[in-house]
Amino acid sequence: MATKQAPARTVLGIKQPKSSDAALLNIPPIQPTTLLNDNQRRELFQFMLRAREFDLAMIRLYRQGRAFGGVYSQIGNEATSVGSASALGANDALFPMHRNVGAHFVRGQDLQSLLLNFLAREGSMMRGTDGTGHYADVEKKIFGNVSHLGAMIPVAAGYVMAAAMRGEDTVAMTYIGDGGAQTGEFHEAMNFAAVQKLPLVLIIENNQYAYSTPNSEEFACERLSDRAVGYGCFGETIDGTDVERVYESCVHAVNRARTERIPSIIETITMRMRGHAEHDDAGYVPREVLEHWETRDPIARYEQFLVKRGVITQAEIATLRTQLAEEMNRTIDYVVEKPFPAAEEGRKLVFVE
Ligand SMILES: Cc1ncc(C[n+]2csc(CCOP(=O)(O)OP(=O)(O)O)c2C)c(N)n1
Ligand SMILES: [Mg+2]
Repeated sequence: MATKQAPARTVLGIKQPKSSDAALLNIPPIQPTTLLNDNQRRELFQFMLRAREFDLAMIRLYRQGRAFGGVYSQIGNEATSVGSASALGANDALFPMHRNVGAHFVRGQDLQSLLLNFLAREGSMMRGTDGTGHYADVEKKIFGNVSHLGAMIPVAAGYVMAAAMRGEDTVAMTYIGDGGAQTGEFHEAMNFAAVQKLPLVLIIENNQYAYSTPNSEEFACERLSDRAVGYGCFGETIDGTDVERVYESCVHAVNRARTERIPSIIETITMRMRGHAEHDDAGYVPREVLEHWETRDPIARYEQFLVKRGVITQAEIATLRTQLAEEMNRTIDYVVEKPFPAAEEGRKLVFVE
């Protein structure tokens, strides 16, 4: 495959690196928000750690031949998925995509249920017919991803439209990638949401690539959030590796949706730190680009910020990591002993019985 060198672009005042200009980069400081207290900060950090640990475990299981199908990690995206979902209220609805396992945790999904589902075991939420997060948990208001890119945005819009007609106070938050943002349904749904004044928040996770296609071959505008002007809704582009910045933007977006009925498009600038899924070694991403983004690891950045601020100590973080690893291993040991479903189970979720 011929690889085309993407032209350098400037996003958020940061020149996105080409192989030759990594030295030009700077790492913006975390933008602390006044909307969080230190307990909440610790919680956000723990959710990010949990998401990372989950992804690393899934990668190990895939390599051991114990996870099947595509293993899509959200490594690099933790600040976006945790910061955004944390802005939702209990009655709001989450429509996550394939790099949002952190958002599932924030919404109260437990590790065992997720692992049972991700490892396609009998008795899991999708009864073993899924290997990722395509489940719906109506009680927790998590409506897992529609795989057809773009197609979940009208579903989320329809959900809040129906809720509003029933007189419920519900905001929906959903996600799309930089690639998925180029689908027709993205445009139709956001136009519809703005016209109908639907309480919808759309997060565009701009992680630079859609599979092997770089931003430069996906769209010609400077910022994807600029499209909001065309629909008549709110749009902004933010640092997607700064969990506080993401949280603050999303709190405002959720309030704007709830009280003013203005939908928002929040574009978060991140990097997909692995291949599209684990079968893909991302050989088409220049190594220098990945090396640069490693220095902006959302968890490492937040860890430094929290320690410097005295919110948490390195010793506490080490304990947290050990506890998390133990919980992960214990849960995996339990889940991998569970059987796979009988083949007939697959048919049951397709046809009405
Ligand atoms: C309509 C549609 N076209 C193609 C695909 C296959 N596909 C799944 S994920 C993906 C890349 C998505 O890239 P992006 O939207 O940037 O999200 P990312 O994976 O980078 O988070 C593609 C092409 C699909 N699921 N749906
Ligand atoms: Mg992408």
